[in-house]
Amino acid sequence: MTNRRDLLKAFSLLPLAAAAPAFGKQSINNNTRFAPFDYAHGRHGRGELGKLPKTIIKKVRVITTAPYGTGLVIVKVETDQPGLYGVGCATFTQRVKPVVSAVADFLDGFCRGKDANNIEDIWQTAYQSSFWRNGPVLNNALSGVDMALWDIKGKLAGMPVYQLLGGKVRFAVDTYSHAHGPTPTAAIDHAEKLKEKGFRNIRIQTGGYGSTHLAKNPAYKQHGFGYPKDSTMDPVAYKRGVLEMFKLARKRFGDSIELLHDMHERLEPMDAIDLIKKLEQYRPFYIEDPFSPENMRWFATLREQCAVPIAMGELLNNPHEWVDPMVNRWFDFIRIHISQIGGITPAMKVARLGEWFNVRTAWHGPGDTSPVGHAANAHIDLAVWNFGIQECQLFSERTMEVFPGTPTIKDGYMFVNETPGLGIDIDENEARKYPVKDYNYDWTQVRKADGTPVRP
Ligand code: GCO
Ligand code: MG
Repeated sequence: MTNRRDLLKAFSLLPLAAAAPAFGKQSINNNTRFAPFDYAHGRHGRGELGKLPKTIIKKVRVITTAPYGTGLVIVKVETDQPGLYGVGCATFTQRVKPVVSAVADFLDGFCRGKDANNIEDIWQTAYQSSFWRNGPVLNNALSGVDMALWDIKGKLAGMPVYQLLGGKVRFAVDTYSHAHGPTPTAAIDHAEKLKEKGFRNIRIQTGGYGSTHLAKNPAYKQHGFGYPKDSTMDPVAYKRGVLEMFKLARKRFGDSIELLHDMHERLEPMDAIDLIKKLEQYRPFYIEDPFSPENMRWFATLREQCAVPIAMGELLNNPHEWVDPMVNRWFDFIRIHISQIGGITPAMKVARLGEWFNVRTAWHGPGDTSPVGHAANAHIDLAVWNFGIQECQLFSERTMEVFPGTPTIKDGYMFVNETPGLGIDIDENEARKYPVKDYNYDWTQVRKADGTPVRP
């Protein structure tokens, strides 16, 4: 049993609020309710001297919210220690309800009664417990628990998670932001605005992925094939637009910014190689996802053709899928979506593997990663040597109210809230105001002119 008097005493000793540096509104301290364990004196009176007492998981809850329209899934792991809980990102926007079920109907029961201190053990046993594994639904659910356990461990230690991962190797996280527009000029005008905000690295896109707005009057629609919301890919128009956009960007900015582009896998392999070779002269920082994961061996062909850095991996599920790309040096940047592979625990393993092959991290950071997921990205970014770059989002005031402690961006650098754990929380009253309305997968429905589905 927790000794209430000891706990109150520990609370009054807490220097946390004073220690948190201010980054605008985000300096709010959301972690003052739990006193870190005092190893030297066995504080809390629950364990042997200097030995961490068990921290029993009482409940694993799942919360959904959509403050900016996208359905976010957050896991909250509650423990037997008053006020001690952790939060994690389990967001899989295309399949919100199955993830909710995986947490509520399986992981909650699986975790109850287990010791929250043993992150690796919980990860390994949950991972293999279904026998069949590695799907995005189960991995995202597991990530929710995994990140929450790292959050709890940080709170127990009284340290931000990046400290537990080895401490800082950089003062902040260099990021890139997204510029886009229907025409190459509109995209570059947008990039100019981002440059004025302080971004040094900018991803440029003409329209949506694959520039589907450029496909005019596709034959399959004229013949009544497909469905009203389907969009169409015209590979020739897309390639022409991207080349023009890069040419314009270098003319406008010279070498003053780094340029990135996401091909989103939609070209046939040789078309992709042709485009990347032509982009080489514009010195891209990287080109992302030239081929789908079904086309892995094409990377070897691409590597023989040009020296454009390649980023890949947001669609990969299993940490083991990284072995071949690393050993063969197929990509330069690891684009893992951290919740998609199961959380901080597996992401750290892939990051460390990358160090051995000089392959750098560029964690996926789209709008369908929750602010909790962005915080997890940033804690790893601060601590691993082979950090490359971080994709970021500019979250609104409303989103920051739902997620107090969201990482902040200043001059293109991302800063974490410097409180124990991940430094971020979810305000459940605020979250409730923005229920998740629907699934978001219409945009994945893309076809060729004859109606053949195109894989992202
Ligand atoms: C990126 C992306 C995303 C994904 C999206 C899928 O930011 O690099 O490719 O925009 O398409 O997260 O839901
Ligand atoms: Mg991408």
